[in-house]
Order: sequence, then structure tokens, then C-alpha cells
Amino acid sequence: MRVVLATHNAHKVQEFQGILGSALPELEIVAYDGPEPVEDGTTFAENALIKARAAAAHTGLPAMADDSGICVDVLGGAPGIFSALWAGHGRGSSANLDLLLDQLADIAPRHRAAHFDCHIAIVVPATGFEQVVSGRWPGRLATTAHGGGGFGYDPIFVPEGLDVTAAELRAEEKNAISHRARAFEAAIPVLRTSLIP
Ligand code: ITT
Repeated sequence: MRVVLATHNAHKVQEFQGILGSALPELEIVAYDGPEPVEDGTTFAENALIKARAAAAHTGLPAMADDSGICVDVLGGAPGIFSALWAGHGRGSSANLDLLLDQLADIAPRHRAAHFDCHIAIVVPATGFEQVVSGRWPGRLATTAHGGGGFGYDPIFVPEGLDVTAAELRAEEKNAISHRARAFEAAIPVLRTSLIP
């Protein structure tokens, strides 16, 4: 069974492949390269559905999409759904990190709680099936960036229970405990029942 993965983020594709591994060998994950819809939802779940519905409509295949981001308590949950563009269009991840570190410059370690959130939408055009599942990875923001692994905000996110950043973990370590891994845990039974005859 072929499933389209509706993302243009190569890091997400890598993590999806790493996490899925042998869990669902029946599924062949195909990268989506059609037009990108406007992500004008107001929640992760709405944006994940917008992306999955667009890929399903364009290809006629079952589709999955991930909408994710980092949510900082002291900023009222921001950047949240605006994580990819926090420092502005086209400014890239290191500008996003720098801005977030600046915004928390005066915040003491005990008030730097944050979490990553990942919502995965599954859309099956042949049956009209739609579902969104989610996963959360609690932690806190570091005061400086560390590590060269992962992507996005990983160099400034210290997962709960660890004293290294997500970017200092090996890919397999991150993929075992991340928000994306947790969302996938919820997605696997849904994919099994909605896609596999
Ligand atoms: P697609 O919409 O094409 O999937 P995107 O990168 O624009 O790609 P999002 O709109 O979901 O995806 O934005 C997610 C942003 O949140 C991402 O660009 C990172 O800045 C951040 N993010 C999400 N997951 C992350 C992770 O595992 N590690 C670090 N940062 C992450």
C-alpha cells in the first residue's frame, strides 16, 4: 500500500523513515512533490489536515502530514504553529533559534519550560477517512545552542530527564523518544486499521 508523505521538510522525511522502520513494512512511503497548500489553520491539527488533504486530493493516494513546532510556556505557547517562520520568511533555523534565545534572555532556568508538539493527519480519499493523532515531548530551553544533530530548534531544547540538547542525541535516540515518535506510536494502529485490508 502506497502512502504519500505530505512534507517538503527533508529532516521530517528522514525521521519518519527512521521511526517507521520495520513497524509497518506493508506501507510504501512516497514523498509528495505537488503544490503546497496555504497553511492558514489556527492549530497544529488544522494545518496537518490541510497538508494531508491537499496531497490526497492531488495524488488520489492515502496521505499523511506532520505539523509540528516548539511551544514555550513563558511565551504563552509561542512560537507554536509559527515555529518554522518565527524570525520571518526565508530567514532559516538559526535566525529562529537566535530570536527565541533573545526572547528568553532574562528568564531563569526554572521558568524555561517548553515542549515540542507533533500532530500527524491521516487522510484516505477512497473511504473519506480522516484522523489526527499527536505526541508531545516535554523539556526546557537551554541558554545557548549545543550539538549538530537533528534540525530546527533541537540545539536549544533539553528534553525532560536529560542534560543534553536534542541535537546532541544520536538520530536513533531522538527517534525513540521525540514528539514525532510519540505521535507515530498513536498513528501506527490507525494506519493499520484504515489502510491495510
Ligand atoms: P512541512 O510543512 O513541509 O512539513 P515545515 O518545516 O514548514 O515543513 P511545519 O510547518 O510543521 O513544517 O513547521 C515545523 C517547524 O517546527 C520546523 O521547521 C522546526 O523549526 C520546528 N520543529 C518541528 N519538529 C522539530 C524537531 O523534531 N526538532 C526541531 N525542530 C522542530
